[in-house]
Amino acid sequence: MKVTLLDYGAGNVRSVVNALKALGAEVRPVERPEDILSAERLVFPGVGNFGSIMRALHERGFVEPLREYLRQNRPFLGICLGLQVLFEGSEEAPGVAGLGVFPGFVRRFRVGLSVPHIGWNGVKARKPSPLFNGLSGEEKFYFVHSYYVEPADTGLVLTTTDYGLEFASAVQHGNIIAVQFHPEKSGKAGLRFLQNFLEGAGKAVLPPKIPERTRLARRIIACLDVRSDDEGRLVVTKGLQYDVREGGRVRDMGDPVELAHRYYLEGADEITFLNITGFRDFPLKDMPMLEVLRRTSEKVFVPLTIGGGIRDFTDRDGTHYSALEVAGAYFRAGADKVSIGSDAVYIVEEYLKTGKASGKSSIETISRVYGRQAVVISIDPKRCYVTSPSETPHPVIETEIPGPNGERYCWFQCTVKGGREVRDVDAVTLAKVCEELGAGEILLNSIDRDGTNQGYDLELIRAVKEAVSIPVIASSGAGRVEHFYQVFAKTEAEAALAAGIFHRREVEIPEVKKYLHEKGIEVRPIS
Ligand code: 1PR
Repeated sequence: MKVTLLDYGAGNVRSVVNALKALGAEVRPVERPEDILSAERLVFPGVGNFGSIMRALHERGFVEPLREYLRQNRPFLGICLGLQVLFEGSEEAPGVAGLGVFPGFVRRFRVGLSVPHIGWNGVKARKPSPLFNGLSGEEKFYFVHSYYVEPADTGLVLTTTDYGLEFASAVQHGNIIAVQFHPEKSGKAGLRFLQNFLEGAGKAVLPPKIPERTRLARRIIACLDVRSDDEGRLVVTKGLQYDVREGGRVRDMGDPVELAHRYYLEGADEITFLNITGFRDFPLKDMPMLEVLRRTSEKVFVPLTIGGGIRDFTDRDGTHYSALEVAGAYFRAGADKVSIGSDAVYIVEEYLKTGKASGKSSIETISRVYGRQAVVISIDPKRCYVTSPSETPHPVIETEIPGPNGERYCWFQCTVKGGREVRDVDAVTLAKVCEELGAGEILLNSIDRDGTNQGYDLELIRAVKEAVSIPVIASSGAGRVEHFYQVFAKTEAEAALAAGIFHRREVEIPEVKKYLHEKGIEVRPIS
């Protein structure tokens, strides 16, 4: 099976290539405009934003051949922005014309829910199609977008999804199929959908079950803190309040690629790798993390995030690498999102000092090119207790967990360099400013709770969640299935991340999902 991939050079097409290859397809990129019209099947995974994608298509002379290919109704699969650009225009890029293959417009979500819409949501079939072969209708697919299409012709709509409103999550017109979700990142269900596209015309069916309403699942994320052990091998490690040594040696919890694969098979909704020494060792120098990502993305078909060392860097020879270049290398190796830790603190400090955005920070540059959904901010806060709110200019909460001297108030102090250095910035302000600068998600750790098995710091999570409208991933402290339930029942966090309990097999992901499901929390079924 031959597939031509329309890669206009902006981003991560690796996951799409890997998924297609895993299904036995031979994938060739479009190099010249002529390659489009000679394609047997064309896949267009859009990355970035509506304006940049249309500009890139024009610059490369792809617009006319693409329109012609679509006019001829030849096999086409558009993914995410590859769906949106088929329409006339988008609120994301006022004045920029889309391909206009279908009448309709792309709108931004204004639904009072977190935007981007990130995570696993269901789809409701609206007409029979061979694309539903082998699917039950109850599967969830991975979405990550702030805009949705509003087709003028409702006959195009293949599936809809609910997120504050019911939007078209896939369209089909003859051989032209385009989806808002990412089949390449949607586990087994997504691979099945892709396989149905590759197999082409078959019997048009409706899935046996069509949900009345789809629901976004709360995500369970497995986190792998990675660093070199004492022999120089890259291993997954795990700290207690960020101390990863035991008896003087780095704790070795296993091989990063193998563990990531295990968690994928067990039903993790995402995998996060944190290169925990990235703040001191420049990650692009000896690139072992890139290799870990490459190998993982060949067999793990859920979103991958990589953090550690995402910042500008000048090496000893004076060669300058921008954070955007570092992130680009990670995206090309298979990452879907990058997570920025220490650099986010320095950026916010600068912003608070000058009162304005520089436009050049890692957060701004990466989100401009790859979209805000690709930028996660990892916060490593510590509780800082005070006896009265007037003792500090930082936003203070009244806490149910008194301090060592009975203090009833605290604020959440940011740290850098893996918790080694505290800074005069609080987590709530940091999250707010980062959202303003273009971050798409917050990964909220807690040094107090990390590795303790005592449960998440619910007060911290509530304080940050109330301050932002982007999704928040709760992290640090999970020790029992009940802790996952608590974090979802008592806070609005969209996802819960855990490390130690999964590595030590104290609790496994299927147990967590089963428990949450029984308690009425929406989760992605393990397929
Ligand atoms: O500052 O941009 O280079 O990023 C460094 C990244 O590495 C940050 O995301 C920071 O959180 C992480 N990091 C640095 N040092 C450590 C350490 O442990 N010594 N790990 C570290 C952070 C926290 C979570 C952990 C959860 C859940 N680890 O990743 O997985 O706390 O653990 P649990 O479920 O076992 O409680 P930069």
